[in-house]
Amino acid sequence: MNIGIVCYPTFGGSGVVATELGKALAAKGYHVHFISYSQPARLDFFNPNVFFHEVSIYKYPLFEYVPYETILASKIVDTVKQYKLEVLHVHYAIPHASAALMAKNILLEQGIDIPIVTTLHGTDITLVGKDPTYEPVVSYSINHSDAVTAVSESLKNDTIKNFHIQRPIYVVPNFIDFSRFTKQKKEHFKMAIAPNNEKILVHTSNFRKVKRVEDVVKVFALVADKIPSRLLLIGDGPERMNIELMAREMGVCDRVTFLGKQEQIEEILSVCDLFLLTSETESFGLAALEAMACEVPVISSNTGGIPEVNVHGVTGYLSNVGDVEDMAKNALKILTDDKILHQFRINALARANDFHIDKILPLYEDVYLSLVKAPQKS
Ligand code: GMT
Repeated sequence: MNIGIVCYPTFGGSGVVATELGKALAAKGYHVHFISYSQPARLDFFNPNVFFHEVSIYKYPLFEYVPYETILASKIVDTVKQYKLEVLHVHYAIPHASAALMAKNILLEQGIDIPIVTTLHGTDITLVGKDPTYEPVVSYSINHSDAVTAVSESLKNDTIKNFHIQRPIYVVPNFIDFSRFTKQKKEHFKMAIAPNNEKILVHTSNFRKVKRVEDVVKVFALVADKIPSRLLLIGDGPERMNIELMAREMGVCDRVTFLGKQEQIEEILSVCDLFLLTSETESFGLAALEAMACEVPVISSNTGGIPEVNVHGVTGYLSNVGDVEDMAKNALKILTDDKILHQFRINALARANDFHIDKILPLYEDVYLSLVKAPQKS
């Protein structure tokens, strides 16, 4: 089967899910065609079943704004026809689903009916989508897709609550590829980061306001007050500078390391003791799942889809958004007793296994197969 995947080429979130999904489908023999404005971050290898089609954005001097959605729709039409795509999987309602629907209508006039699968990831629904400016297009895109999936029950419920939805939404959770995300022996990393056997706390994100990284630093300061510890902050984004200033003001910056964007995040997670995810909203929390796969328990807020991943008292603990005292108290429960930490590590790995790619990939395949008339492996 020839599958088109439309996604953002970014390091985190939906871009990673789309890329890892495409890689796994390609490994099973499907021909996977990525359509994006630049090469997705994790698509840096050769596989004869993987193709990349760049949406080239040329800024015509007449237009103040580049009409990206129009360019994307044209690219989709061309790619579907040229490579005989049989299904198009778009990640994000806007602009990907709306552009795909425009392409679908153009292709219909040419006698080609390409099914569109739209996956909702969160920001399109919980933040962007709630802006009334976008509501009609988001509702239309969901209602006219041939199948819609959401990455958590929570996101599905939010979508139904906030939009005028007239079609079923299937929950297909995010997944883990254990061939990559697994605890590795990286003792030299540990020695470099925590030479005196300090506990290592970690947070990864794109440092947007919604992540509340300031709470990560506050939790860390409370923990560091009680036990020798270090904080690793991975990723980059708009709040990074404020967070650095805050760490200085709180007198913990000597124990906080900003690592920026990292490709081999699993190597760093392998030496960590606790993952912090303090978000205001989070439709799933893939970053927490990746940590759990590397045997790192999670202290998180109890918002959105996080409770569907992190199990309170088993794989970590959940607290109300902003309750940094409770988060620090829970962190210390795990970090001050090695037996407890060990048990939480085992539990985190076991829970992550529920999201094994081998369990989740068939759910997407079923969605495709239900839409494609005479599926052929090619
Ligand atoms: O979290 C982000 O800022 C990135 C964002 C995105 O849209 O790519 O991530 C969203 O999708 C991920 C993959 O499905 C989820 O794991 C994240 O929870 C979700 N982010 C939010 O809901 C804030």
